[in-house]
Amino acid sequence: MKIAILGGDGFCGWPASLHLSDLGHDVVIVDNLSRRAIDTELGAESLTPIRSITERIDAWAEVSGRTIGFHHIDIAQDYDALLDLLTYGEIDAVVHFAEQRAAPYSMKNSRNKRYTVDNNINATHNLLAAIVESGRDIHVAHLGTMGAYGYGTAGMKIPEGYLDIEVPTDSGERVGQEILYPSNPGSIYHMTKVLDQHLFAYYAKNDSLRITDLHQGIIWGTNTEQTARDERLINRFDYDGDYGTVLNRFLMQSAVGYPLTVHGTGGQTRAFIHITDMVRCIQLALENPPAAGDRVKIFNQMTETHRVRDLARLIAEVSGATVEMVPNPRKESAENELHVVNDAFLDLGLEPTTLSEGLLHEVEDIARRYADRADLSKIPATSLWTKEQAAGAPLTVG
Ligand code: NAD
Ligand code: USQ
Repeated sequence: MKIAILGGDGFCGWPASLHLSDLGHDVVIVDNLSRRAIDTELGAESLTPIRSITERIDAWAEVSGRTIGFHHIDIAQDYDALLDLLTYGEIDAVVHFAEQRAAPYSMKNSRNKRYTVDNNINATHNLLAAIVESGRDIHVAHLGTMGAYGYGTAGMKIPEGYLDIEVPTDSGERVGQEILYPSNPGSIYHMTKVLDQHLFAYYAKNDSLRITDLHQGIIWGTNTEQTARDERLINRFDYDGDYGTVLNRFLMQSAVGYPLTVHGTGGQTRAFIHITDMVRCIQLALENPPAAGDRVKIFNQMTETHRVRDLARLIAEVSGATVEMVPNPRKESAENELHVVNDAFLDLGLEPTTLSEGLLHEVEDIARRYADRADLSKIPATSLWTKEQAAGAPLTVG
């Protein structure tokens, strides 16, 4: 297959590109390098020393003998370049990772809210409109989020995207309907993924586009079999208060001797998936596309759930780290239960890589190796979910 990886320079996109290339697919990366620009804006770098996109691609060619193409395109802004690629590039499938993905970054101020909405919604809509205009039959696999469902307690296992309901008709009968599971996003970022869902439903219905939406949980880990082959292929490792996600942050904090920053009571339960399973899920999704005319295929791309304070406790136990309960900068329930259906990937043969002491140590070891690159002042989460912050108040927690 010829596969375009939109956002292929990012944390998920880079290892997914290498995995698919390694399987023999013809991979082309499309990225505007905005994530690297945001690093500069925030003064926060990946803990691991990631190479430039051209160095990465050259190193992969040297190590594997395989070529990966690169197009520097802003897919939210440069529609014509995207259309050109899709029309003449002989692309069979697109994996769409190219969005601003940090909830705290999206909540920092109105500029970031507007950027996140403009970037993510235009990126997704440009892609869908361009596929229709290209006249080609291109399967889209998009990275959505478990956060589209929200983090209340559902009282049921969250299904894979759709919910069967019964509604009373005007004549008093009850009829069955299938609806998208009610959304309840917890940040502007998560809201853009909810809006994406409706764009997908429309284009699948109106234009018979073949679309898979992967409702992904929090990724943890850093390297995959391919990125570990050469230091020049190393994946990014975000640990700062905006882009660092909880489990990788805790492992990095433990490695550098910083108390684990549990927000509030740590009662939030979230869905997780290891990075090596993420790349395998992308492969499985591409190998099992929906047919033209089908509804959007939605998979819950997660393998386990954990409560934040339990993760902190576990890491403290295995590594001797200390835990600090800090005021929660976010607006989220103090406690939630989370039970999720993930049968679609299991049925396709996914064998989950779940949390184990060995894997926790592996990530911590990587963090320890690059500990001298860490800027501890970037660890606290300073983006607040308040109106005052949006109105320009200084960014302080507590
Ligand atoms: P990332 O920020 O590391 O990578 C995103 C990439 O997309 C970056 O390289 C960025 O430069 C590029 N990009 C952004 N806007 C673009 C545009 N307009 N044009 C071209 N390129 C653009 O993020 P990630 O962690 O790799 O996440 C990838 C996707 O997976 C996101 O859509 C995210 O919502 C989703 N996801 C991530 C996680 C996670 O834990 N990291 C969990 C669930 C879902
Ligand atoms: N948290 C802490 N301490 C920290 C960091 C986070 O207690 O130091 C808590 C947060 O308050 C939250 C939970 O951990 O309750 C998860 O936060 P996170 O930053 O790890 O994850 P989130 O903001 O939800 O976003 C990440 C990715 C996003 C993806 C999402 C999947 O950045 O792109 O969509 O995970 S999910 O969470 O399943 O919606």
